[in-house]
Amino acid sequence: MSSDADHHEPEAKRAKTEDSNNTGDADIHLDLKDFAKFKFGEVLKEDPVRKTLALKATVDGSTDPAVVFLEKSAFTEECGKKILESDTTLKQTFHNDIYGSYTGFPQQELNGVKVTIIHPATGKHIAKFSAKESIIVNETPQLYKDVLLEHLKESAFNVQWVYNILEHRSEQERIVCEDADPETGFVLVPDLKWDGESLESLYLQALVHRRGLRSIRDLTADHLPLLRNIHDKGCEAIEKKYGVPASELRVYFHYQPSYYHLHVHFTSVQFDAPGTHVGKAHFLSTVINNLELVPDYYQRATLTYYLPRSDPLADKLRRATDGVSAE
Ligand code: G7M
Repeated sequence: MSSDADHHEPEAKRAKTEDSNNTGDADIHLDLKDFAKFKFGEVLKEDPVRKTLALKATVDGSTDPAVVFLEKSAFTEECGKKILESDTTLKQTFHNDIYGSYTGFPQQELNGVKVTIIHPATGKHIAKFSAKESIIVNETPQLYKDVLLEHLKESAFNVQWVYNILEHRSEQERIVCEDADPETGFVLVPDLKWDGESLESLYLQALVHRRGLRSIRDLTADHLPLLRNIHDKGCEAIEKKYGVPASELRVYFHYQPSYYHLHVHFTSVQFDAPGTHVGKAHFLSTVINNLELVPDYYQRATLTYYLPRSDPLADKLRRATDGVSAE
C-alpha cells in the first residue's frame, strides 16, 4: 500500500505468487478517488473509544467483498492551531454559565478520516476485523508443532505486502531506515495504522530482510545479532527522524502475529496501541534477554496468548488439548 495514492507501478506492486490474494479482479487501489463504486454491507466492528468503524462493503464489478476501516485521525498541535485560527464553524449544543458545548466543523483538510481499504478481502480478513470474544490459549512446543504449524500451512495471511516493501516495490518513499545486510538487516517503515504525523500515536514496523523466520518461535541465540541490530538502529533512526528517544518507545513482537514474516513493532509509550496487552506483546528486550539466558528458549517455552473464540485455530488447539488429556 502506498502513501501516495497517485503514484503506482501496477505490475510491480501486485502480488504474483501462488499464495496471492489476487483473484484476477482489477486492482481497485490504482485509481480510487471516492467511494462511488462501494455499497455498504454490514458493520463488522465499532469501537467508540478508539473511534473506529470496520465495515464490510461490496464493490461494483467485483465478486469479492472489501473491508473498509474508518478511524478518526488523532489531533496534532498544528491541526489544533489551524482549527482555532482558520474558518471553523461552531454549532452550539447548549451553554450553561461558563460552560458551552459545540460541534465544530473544521475546514476539509483538517477534518480527514483515516481510511484503510482491503480488497479483495478474504474470509480471514473479515474475521480479523469482526467483533469477537477472546479465549486464552497455552501453546506448548508440542501444540506449536502439531497444530499451529499445520494450521499455518492451510491458513496464513499472505505476506506479499512485506516482500513488496523489502524489494522496494511499495512504500519505498516511506522507508525511515534500511540495513540491507541479508542476515542482520531490516527495513523500518511507518505502520499501516499510523497517519505518520501525530507523534503521540507513533507506530512503525521493522521488517527483517531474512526470509524463513516466521515468528518469535523460530528465534534462537543465533539471531541475537539481528535482534540487537533492529533494536539499536531502529531506535536511533526514530530518534533522528521524529525526535522520540528510545526511552519513550515500546519495541515488541506480537505472538501470535497476523503475518508470519518476522517483524518488530515500535510504538510511542504514550500510545495505547492495539495489541500491546499481555497475551499478545513480547518486548524485544525481553526476547533478547531470554535468548541470552536460554539459547533455545522459544522452542521450549509454553507461550500464552489470546485468540478470538471463533478462530478455527482456537478450535483445533482445544481439540488437540482435549485429545491429549483424555489419553
Ligand atoms: O500482528 P502483527 O504483528 O502481524 O502486525 C502486523 C502489522 O503490520 C500491523 O500493525 C499492521 O497494521 C501492519 N501492516 C499490515 N499491512 C497489510 C501493512 C502494509 O501494507 N504496510 C504497512 N506499512 N504495515 C502493514
